[in-house]
Amino acid sequence: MMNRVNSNDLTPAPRTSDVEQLAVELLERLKYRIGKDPKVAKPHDWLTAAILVARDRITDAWMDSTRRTYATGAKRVYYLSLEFLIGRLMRDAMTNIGIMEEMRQALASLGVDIDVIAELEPDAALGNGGLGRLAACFMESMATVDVPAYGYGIRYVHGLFRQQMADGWQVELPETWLAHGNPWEFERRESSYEIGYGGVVETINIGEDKQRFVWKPAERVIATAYDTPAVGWRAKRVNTLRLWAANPIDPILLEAFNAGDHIGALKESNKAESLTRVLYPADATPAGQELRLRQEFFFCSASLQDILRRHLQQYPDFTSLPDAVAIQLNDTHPAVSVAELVRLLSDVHGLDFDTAWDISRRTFSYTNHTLLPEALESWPVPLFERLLPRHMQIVYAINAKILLQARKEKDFEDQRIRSISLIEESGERRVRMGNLAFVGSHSINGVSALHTELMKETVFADLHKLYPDRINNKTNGITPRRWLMQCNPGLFNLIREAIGDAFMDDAEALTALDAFADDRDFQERFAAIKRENKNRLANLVGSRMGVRIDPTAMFDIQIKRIHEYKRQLLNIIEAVALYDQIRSHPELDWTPRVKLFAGKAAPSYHNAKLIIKLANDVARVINNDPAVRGLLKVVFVPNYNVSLAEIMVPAADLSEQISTAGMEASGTGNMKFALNGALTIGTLDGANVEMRDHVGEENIVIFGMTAEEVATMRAEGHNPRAIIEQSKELSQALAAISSGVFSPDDRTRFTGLVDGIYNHDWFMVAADFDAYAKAQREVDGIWNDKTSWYSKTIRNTAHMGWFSSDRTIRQYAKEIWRA
Ligand code: GPQ
Repeated sequence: MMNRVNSNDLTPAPRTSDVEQLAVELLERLKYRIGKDPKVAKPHDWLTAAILVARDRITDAWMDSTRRTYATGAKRVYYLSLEFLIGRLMRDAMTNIGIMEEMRQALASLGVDIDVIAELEPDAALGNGGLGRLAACFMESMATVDVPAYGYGIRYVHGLFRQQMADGWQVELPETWLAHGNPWEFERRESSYEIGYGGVVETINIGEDKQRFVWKPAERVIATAYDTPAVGWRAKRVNTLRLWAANPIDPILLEAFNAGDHIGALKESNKAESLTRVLYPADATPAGQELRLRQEFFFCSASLQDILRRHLQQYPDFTSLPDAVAIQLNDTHPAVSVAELVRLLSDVHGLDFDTAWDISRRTFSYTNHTLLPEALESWPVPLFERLLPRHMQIVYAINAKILLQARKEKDFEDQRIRSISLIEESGERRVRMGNLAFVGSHSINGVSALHTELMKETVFADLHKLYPDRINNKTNGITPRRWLMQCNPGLFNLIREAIGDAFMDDAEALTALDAFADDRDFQERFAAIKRENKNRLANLVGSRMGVRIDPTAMFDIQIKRIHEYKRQLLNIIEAVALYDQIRSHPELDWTPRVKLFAGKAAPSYHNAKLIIKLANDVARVINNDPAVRGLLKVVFVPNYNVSLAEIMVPAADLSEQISTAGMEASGTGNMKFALNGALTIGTLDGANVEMRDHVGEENIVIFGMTAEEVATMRAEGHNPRAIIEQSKELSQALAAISSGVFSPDDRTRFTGLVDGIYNHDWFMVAADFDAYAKAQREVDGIWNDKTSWYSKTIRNTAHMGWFSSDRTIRQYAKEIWRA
């Protein structure tokens, strides 16, 4: 039996003096920084005042952290990422500096409800999905485990688009997170750098066969820094997220303006500002446009100039760079950094090429986040050369070095040489950014054990043969502060009561919960909290969408970007098959379920958009069919973002992690759900494999083909038509979808989607269907034995501690950064 402790004994009541002091500070910020009298202040003004109070308190710890880094000479880590999917910051920052309760009371004393103003904070969506969210979790964990770190990225004016539904179709609307200003950031006008594009390279002979290269760019823009504090747990350390904005060199061309050309006078300005205007909304598929390469080079060049400037403040030269600095490349998006650092060190700072190359390689490390061949970035040589002529020369020089070395190895015949080359030679010649990042780094890591092994066998097989010590694994993690403490206070407090506070500083201490997994009393309280979280989600779905869902039904949730490999389609087809079954066998004891979906599709990804439409079409039919008697509901919740995830994750009973094995590098949503007490139904893909190892195979429902089986079946070719014909349920569901049962207004709308399954079934939807349906009935069985259900879900929470991003960051720090 657990000890029932009054929660007030654990959470000391805020000291009145703190609350009063905060109220004083709130009024002061409101008056002097916002210029408002409390009588006329709008909710937004209170939000800004609250953030400013928190920010000012953070600033002390921030400066202290910076001073400490200088004083100790600690190694600095730079995390270069084109995406940071931050979400809201207020609750996170206030929790981590430990003023959340006091602030709630201080605001209440002024007649303001903190939960109301918290809703007004925009959700900073400077990223697409898992890769960007990982970067945000890492920022928090690097501060938590006391690694001196800077995140570098782009301050997009428009983050990821807002998703609206129009008759079930996704419509993209611009996102404007900066509309009310951003009280978190500090503009740093003094930290500005020139970024060049185009132009020519001049060669100057400096005697003895030696040459210097001077790049004379044709275009130049200014990168200006904006800093946001990244607060670690208990504010032990505060690091910096530095985002770059583009500005013109001359804000206005006065000559043109005076001559009457008012639009032309602003041409430069518009062109510069368009650089950092929008985030590319494609997830794991390279955009390929010139603007994207310009964005990549822009933030890499600015960041590297900043890093080198900071280094020279503390050290006499750059020989110490690899010991003082570690630069992590978040996927290939910042890979042009490899050429830019070599250029800065050699052309600008006068080192010879080989030294520059050696320093550079010992400084960089690279994380790969996908094996999808179509996702590997490459740039047409003519474009690269036109935009970055000096970098093109450097890429060729690096390539010559690598290929000459490879030639000397045994077994490196033409085919292998072609595969490791930085230049793709078949068809249009292209610069391969994955290979550039690989050869330019001393460490290349995958993001789950399976993914890392597959990297060695597939995309990087030949480079791995040449450099067998470079590839290593760092399984992803999530920050337990945002993804348990803040998003699920009910569960958090229950855990504290049961096992004490140790897990707050060491998530692996959650294993102590195992002792409560079969405790009836604890199970009931665990269930009651889940129920509250489900009520909250049901209210949101009711008010936002006008759909009534029953919080006693199983909440079966799949939320993530819409991708064929993530197989939302498999889930929807199973819903259709279940719908058929419920109608055919009304006498059977069906388990009430609500299947919830949310996620955005890349605007240019036709099939992904069609899958959203299908989910909505299927939902409309099923939800309105009286024969279903409410036993099955399907809901597509619009505009998925971090804030919505914070409501949906704690409300899930069942977590859908059903990607085609071998295709999801890791997944991180899988970890968030399990931590919050959901059961996982999933394939042996990405980090699911390690989750199974941690929770035990009896506490997770695994189904379907393994990565190896998928690879074999693809190599040998399979006959999806035969598979479909053998499965009555599948063929009926596909026939219904294909013939327009769910799209009477356009009966052939989904024919193409279904034909893809019949004709090639690349994502193994047909091949895995029966196993998936069977696994779902197994889930029903567990659900109907509530003690078994809670025993398993509690054990999931208990064993997710290892998946804390603190553990991941400690491994990066020890094994890659040596920080
Ligand atoms: N991921 Cl390459 C993205 O979110 N965007 C990308 O462009 C690429 C990968 C994801 C990947 O699909 C997930 O499996 C990972 O968990 C996540 O990155 C973080 O590593």
